[in-house]
Amino acid sequence: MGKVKSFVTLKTSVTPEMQELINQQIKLEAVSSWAYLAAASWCDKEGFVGSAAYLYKHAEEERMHMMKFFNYLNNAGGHALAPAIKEVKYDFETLREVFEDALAHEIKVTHAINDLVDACLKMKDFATFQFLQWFVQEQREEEVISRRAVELFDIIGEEGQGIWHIDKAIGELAAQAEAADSAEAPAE
Ligand code: OFO
Repeated sequence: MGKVKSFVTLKTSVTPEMQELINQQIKLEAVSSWAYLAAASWCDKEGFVGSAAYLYKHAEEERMHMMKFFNYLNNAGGHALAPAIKEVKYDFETLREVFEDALAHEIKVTHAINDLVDACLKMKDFATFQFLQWFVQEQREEEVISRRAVELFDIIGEEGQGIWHIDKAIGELAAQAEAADSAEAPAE
């Protein structure tokens, strides 16, 4: 049984180097999910219900991203590794800080996806290149929504009831993100 398994495992279409890179991306998506979950919980405790709803939903979405990489790697004969997550921030000074951190994180993830695409081309791994196209588009959309959330702080202003309106508007961004997601064709 063990031998049959090793033989099947040998028939992988991803190289060990690509497997390592995909496992790094799996970890980054898992960190994203945990970071959004931690931020959602902080918002919940502070009474920012719109922001908490947006961030809880986003945490689920990041887990879905992680699972796309997981399934892709295992279906290609590789070995996806469940990552250990330590790098999560649980406390914030302000609501604005939550969303500035989220935008900075999304930009970091976009760079990581771009590096992965670049590695695919260098290794002539066209199957992984094609698989990644969904993520290229997804990152573009995630950056737009994250940037919009940060912009709301300047547009509405944080004084008086401003923060209440900002929280409400961020809650509405969740519906916008959902509409964008359901307009996309699923990629596996
Ligand atoms: Fe996985 O897209 Fe955000 O981080």
